[in-house]
Order: sequence, then C-alpha cells, then structure tokens
Amino acid sequence: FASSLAMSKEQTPLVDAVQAGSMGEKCFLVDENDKIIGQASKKECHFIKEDGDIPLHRAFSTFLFNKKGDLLLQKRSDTKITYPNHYTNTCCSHPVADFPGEDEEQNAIGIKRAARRRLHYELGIPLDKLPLESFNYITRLYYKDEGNGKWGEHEITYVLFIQADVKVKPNSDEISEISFVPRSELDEYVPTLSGPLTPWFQLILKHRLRLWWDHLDKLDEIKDHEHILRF
Ligand code: DMA
Ligand code: MN
Repeated sequence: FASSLAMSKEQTPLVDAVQAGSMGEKCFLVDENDKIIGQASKKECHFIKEDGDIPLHRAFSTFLFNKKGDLLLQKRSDTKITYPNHYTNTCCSHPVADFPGEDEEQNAIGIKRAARRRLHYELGIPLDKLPLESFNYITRLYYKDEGNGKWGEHEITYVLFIQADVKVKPNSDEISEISFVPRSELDEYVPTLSGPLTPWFQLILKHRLRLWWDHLDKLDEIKDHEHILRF
C-alpha cells in the first residue's frame, strides 16, 4: 500500500498512515454461505475492481448498549479510507488471520475475539469489561455497497449485541464523535445527524434495529444462527 502513502506537492499525506498501515491485515474470504474459502488483504477486500467486483469477506458489526439500554453510536473519522465521516453503530471491523483464533467458528468465538479487540482499540474500552461471554451473536447480514466508487464493502457481517456500562475513550484515528441514544429518541435523533449513515447501519436501522432493541432483555427470541439476512 506504499504508493498511497506518497506525499502530494503540498506535502499532504494522501492517505492516513495508520489507516494505510492496517490495509495489509488478512481478512477471511467467504462464499455465499459464509464458508471460509481463503484470505485477502484488507486493501484487496475493499477496493472495487474494474468490473465492479469486491471480494466477499467476513466482518462483524457490534451494538453496545449501556445498562439503561441506550445505544452507543459513532461518527467515523475523516481519516477512514472507507466511509469517512459516516455515522454508524458502535464498532465494526473484521476478524483477521493476523490475530490467532479469529477464524474459530464454534459459538462465533473468533468473531467475538475480533470484536473485543476492536472495541478496545477504537473506543478504549478496557478488555476486562469485555468478557467473551458478554457478547451476544444475533445473526448474519449479507450486503454489497459501492461506497465512493473506489472503496466499498461486500460482506457477511455478524451482528453482535453487548450490554455494559463502560468508560469510553475514542481513538481519534477511528472516531470523531460518539453519542448514547435512548430507544425512545432514535427516530427524532437520526435525522439530526450531520452526515450520511453507513450502508450496513442503514440496512439494520431500516429493517431490524427497533425490533432487536426492543428484545434487549430477551435476545434469545431474535437470535438466528441458521439464516443469513439479505435485504
Ligand atoms: C468493517 O468495518 C466492517 C463492517 C461491518 C462494515 P470498518 O470499515 O470500520 O473496519 P476497520 O475499522 O477495520 O477499518
Ligand atoms: Mn469490510
């Protein structure tokens, strides 16, 4: 990814160095049924090819609620390569081969390990507040989105819910704003946001978030580990 680190005439980095650095991480390629079929760099997995193809890969999308039941939202920083300055759910990323055990599928344990790692990295949440058992794997969502025409997404993303009172210390390379939204204020709050929503958050918001949120105390009723949602 070195070429993108080149400086322009004004000595402005074309791409943030930290974000560019993570582009070599190895994501897991999957087939339409979420079976792992290989690995590819984070860069390859998000770069839109000439024919419009984006390699399908595995991801996760975490929703963290406090004990009152308010949802933590974030605004992606302006240095993110994909979807900068977009509002989105608490924390999303990918399980990667660079960290051991993130491809372990029993109880979606690998996904939970990756989510724990990224909640700590992006939001500064202490790891001891994030035991693997506190993550609830709800279901999977398939989607493709062409982003800005250069960088996009094509994922099967595992939706995880976690409820905990935690101190957050956002990493400014990832996040520029956070907010806790009460369920009763969701519908009036979303239109006030000063930026677009990520496509995956838009889909979940439109089709499932209210229903799932209303089941925060009875998540077993909404879990579906058999089917993959496709909207
Ligand atoms: C990728 O999230 C995962 C989903 C569900 C879109 P991301 O772009 O925030 O990944 P990262 O933080 O690793 O750049
Ligand atoms: Mn992705």
